[in-house]
Order: sequence, then C-alpha cells, then structure tokens
Amino acid sequence: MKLEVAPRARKGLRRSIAAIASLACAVALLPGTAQADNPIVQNIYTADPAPIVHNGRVYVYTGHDEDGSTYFTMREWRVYSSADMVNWTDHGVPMSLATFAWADANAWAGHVVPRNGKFYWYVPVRQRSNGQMVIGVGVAESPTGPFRDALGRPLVGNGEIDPHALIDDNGQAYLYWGNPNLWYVRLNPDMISFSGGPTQIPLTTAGFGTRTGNPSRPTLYEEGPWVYKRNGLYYNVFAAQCCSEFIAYSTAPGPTGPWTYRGTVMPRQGSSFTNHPGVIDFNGGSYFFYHNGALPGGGGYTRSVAVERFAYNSDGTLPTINMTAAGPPQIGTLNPYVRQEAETIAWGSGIETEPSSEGGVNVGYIENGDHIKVRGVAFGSGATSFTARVASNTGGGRIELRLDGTNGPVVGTCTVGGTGGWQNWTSTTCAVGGATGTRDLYLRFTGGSGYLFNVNWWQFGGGSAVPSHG
Ligand code: FUB
Repeated sequence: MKLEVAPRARKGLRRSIAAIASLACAVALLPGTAQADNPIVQNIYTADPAPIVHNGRVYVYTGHDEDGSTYFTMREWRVYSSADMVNWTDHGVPMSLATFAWADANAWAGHVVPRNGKFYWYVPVRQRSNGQMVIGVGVAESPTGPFRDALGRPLVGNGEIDPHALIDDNGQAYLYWGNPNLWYVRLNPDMISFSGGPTQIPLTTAGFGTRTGNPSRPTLYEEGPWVYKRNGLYYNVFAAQCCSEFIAYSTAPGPTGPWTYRGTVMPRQGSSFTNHPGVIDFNGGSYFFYHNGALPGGGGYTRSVAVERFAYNSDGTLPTINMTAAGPPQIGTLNPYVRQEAETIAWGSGIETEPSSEGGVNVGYIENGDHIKVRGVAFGSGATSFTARVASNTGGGRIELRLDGTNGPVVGTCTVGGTGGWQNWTSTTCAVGGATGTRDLYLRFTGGSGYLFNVNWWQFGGGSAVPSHG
C-alpha cells in the first residue's frame, strides 16, 4: 500500500452479515456442499493476521478496521484462538493505541513472538510527537494479554511499517519491517533492545522479483514481511506490488539473505487492495492466513481475516493458495461436556462480543433471530441437559438448541429471564433430547424486540463423548 496518514456502525455490519449468514446456512444444508466459515470473524472487520502456535492452540493477532472506514482507521488490536481451526474464541482487545502513550494513530500490522515466558508484540504506530510511523513493542505474560508498553517509547523507527520477528535456532532474534524498503535489526535476548543499527536488505530483482512501470520500486516487494525457517531454509513471504497486492515469497540460506525470488503464493483475489500473510504449522498441517474484503461492506479499508490449509511441495516450495469461503477442515471435534465460551464461534450472525464482568469476553447485543454456529460438536451417546450463563437487563428470551442448521431439529430450548442488568449473571438449565453423535450446533436466539440477553458460556450435561479436542 502507499503510505499516507487519514470510525462502529455496529448495526450495519451485524445486519448485513446476518443476511449472508442465512445464505451460508442455506448452502450448508445442501448435502455435499462445503460450509462457509471464512472469514473467521464475522462481527467486526479484522486485518493483518499474525498467527502463532502456543500450548496446543493457534492464536491469531489481528488489527481492527473500524466500520465504514475510508482509510486504514485502526485503533486497537484483537486476538482470537482455536484448537480446531474452525471454532475461534474471541479474546477481545489485549492491546490498543492507548497502550502506547506516545502514539496517536495507525494500529497497523504487527507480529507476536513468545520468548522468556513472555509474549512480545511488535506493532507499527504513528508517533504523536512527529507524525512518523515507528515500531512499538508490547509485552504480556499470557498470549491473550493484557499487553503493556515494554519500553515507554518506540523500539525503532524510520517511517516504515509492518514488523515481524524471527528467533533463529541459535537464539539470535531478528526484527524485519519495511515499506517501501526492507529492514532488519538484530534483537538482543531481552527482545526489547537491539545491537547494531537497522540494516537494509538489498531489494534486487533476483531477490524479490521484477516490478514494471515504477522505477522507484523496481522489485515486487511491497510490505508485510513474514520470515520463518523450515528445514534449514529461510522463507520471506510478503505482500507484493500494490495495488492490488498479491502474496509472493523469496527464500534464502540465512536470515539476512541472500534472497531468491520464488514466485506467487496467493494471487490477487478478494476485494481488498492489500493482503497480508501469516504462515504456521499446527497439528500436522500447514496454514496460510490472509485478509480480504469478503464480508458485507468489505473492501480495502474494511477487511477480514481468513485462513486456508495447504501442503508444501516436496521440494519445499510453496503451492499457489487460493482464497475460499470454506476455509480449512476441522481438526478433531469440540467437547460440549466442558464449559465452552459463548464467544467460541464458527460463524456468528447478528451478535457482538464485549468485555465480561466475569472475566474475558461475553456474547452480547443479541436480538431475535440472531445465532451462533459451533462446528463439529461431539455429543456422543447423547446430552440430557444444557446450562448457559446469561444476563439480561430486559425480559430475556430463549435459546433454541438446533442441530445442522438454523432450521435443523430443536434438541432443547432454554428460557432466559431478566437478571436486572446486562452483567448480572445467572445460570439457566434446560432439558436436552436427541443430541447424539458429532453435529454442528446452532444456538438460535429468540424473543421480543430489542436486545434480549447476553451469554458468557455454555455446557451440556449427561453425555459421554470422547472428543479429540476442545
Ligand atoms: O492495516 C494497515 C496496513 O495495511 C498494514 O500495515 C499493511 O500491511 C496493510 O495491510
């Protein structure tokens, strides 16, 4: 993207997403039709995915495009996690511009790396004092934060963006960033200081491909470097040649090069003029995260994070990966007989999330007809009860428990009464019958007009599944 410097119409996004969700559900009910679970977040616009694997879960850190944005208007970052690659738990906002007292705008594409029992989150932000883009670093003891400013000042800054950290096998860490150039610096083991100065990686056409028609930018490299090592080879996957961007990559024998251009990873697709790569291996599979404009109202400034599963070619090269609405297959199943957060969602329609007085996040702003899909729920021999943690400042409503689709069989209906406040929590339990085997669960919310109630978590009782995940 060309660097320049430039707001939540919550209901608009939620209502239009509800419309495509109904379509997705209708499609899902057709036998043999893939279910649409990309993008992975449906209630807000997300961008610039940065996935990591930690303790058997994938955490993906994202930016947040404000609804109705006409620029990269971004004020906070978000984090979501999953054990099965299809049901994603919303962990809210662990870091925002307010974390960095010296920054005033542009919560753009960052990267998190675990080290020393901590999590370091490198982000580009605009420095208030001079309007320059610089790199800040947040630190937390947990992958879901909260993150605090590690330094009280920028770590490094030269007007360029999109930091990414790599810790090499010998312990030496590198921070890469840049647009229009590509830089690295050697991080010290504390991850919040560096030795030597920022060094430019030569942008040669042999290293980064040939761009035509722009003498000031002769190579394809644009921004968003994602650098990692696999089988002794270093990969740099990056956003190429704005606009629109595609995703390309280069490889090198060492962390600082020399780089050789290897071609396209993801072609120009998906209604956003930027894209941003994130690559991980998890549970025997390889996954490619990216963003597009696939949600209603989506586009270059209202983007959404999505993910595909892929396999490396036998020679270590990357295949061409296309954007899909289906996303990756589910790994294992979800266990309904342990507490599940209501904000663990494969597809949410009409709902929102917000901080909960009980900790973490709850699902809120629920209205009549909204629903949540949870994929691959292992009911086993059969559930007999359902309990939900709920709150309502109005008269409440009902939670219909349906299988397979929003019009699928009802296996239970829980009544939610008023609790005297949106954060006055109580538990409600109802009987369940006919929920056996592994099925997609739909929590369908019904009631009168306006907001009905909030849900913090849920859990089925009485069954005996042996789930593989969740
Ligand atoms: O999200 C703001 C900017 O757009 C990122 O920093 C770039 O990588 C591009 O995705």
